[in-house]
Amino acid sequence: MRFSSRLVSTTLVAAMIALPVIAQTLRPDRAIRYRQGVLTAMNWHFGVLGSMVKGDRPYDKDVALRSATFVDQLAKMPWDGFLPGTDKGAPTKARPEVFTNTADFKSHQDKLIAETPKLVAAANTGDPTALRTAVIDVDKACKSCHDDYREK
Ligand code: ASC
Repeated sequence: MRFSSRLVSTTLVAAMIALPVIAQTLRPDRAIRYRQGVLTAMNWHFGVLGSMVKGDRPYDKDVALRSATFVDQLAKMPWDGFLPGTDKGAPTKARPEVFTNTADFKSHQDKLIAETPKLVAAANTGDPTALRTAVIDVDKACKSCHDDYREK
């Protein structure tokens, strides 16, 4: 079988470019900072909803819907960063059980992901009381996982 030298060199160059990207992605410190970044963004937008529900800022349907949509999308994302071997590598409050009780940790993720669409639905109604109920339910999902899997 013959390969053109152009094809071989193109493939090699592509591999040389791609491999460092893959290696960086799998570095534990990057995985830790990735998941913390997503959780921080989620905290920001959940905080927008929380402050509206508490009356610390005026209720605004569009602002609520925007932050609820972000929370719903972000809720799917942190879990990619809880890779095996990322219990250390950068400062982290993830408890060791995250990496041993993986089925239970996953069930907490699934619970959150099941709750956050209700935030979007509630924000869409334009009813602050509906939003309040959904915020309380999502807050419970956050808290129950933190209680078991986040260092104090
Ligand atoms: C947040 C946030 C949490 C939850 C917490 C649940 O905004 O960062 O961890 O809500 O209140 O107990």
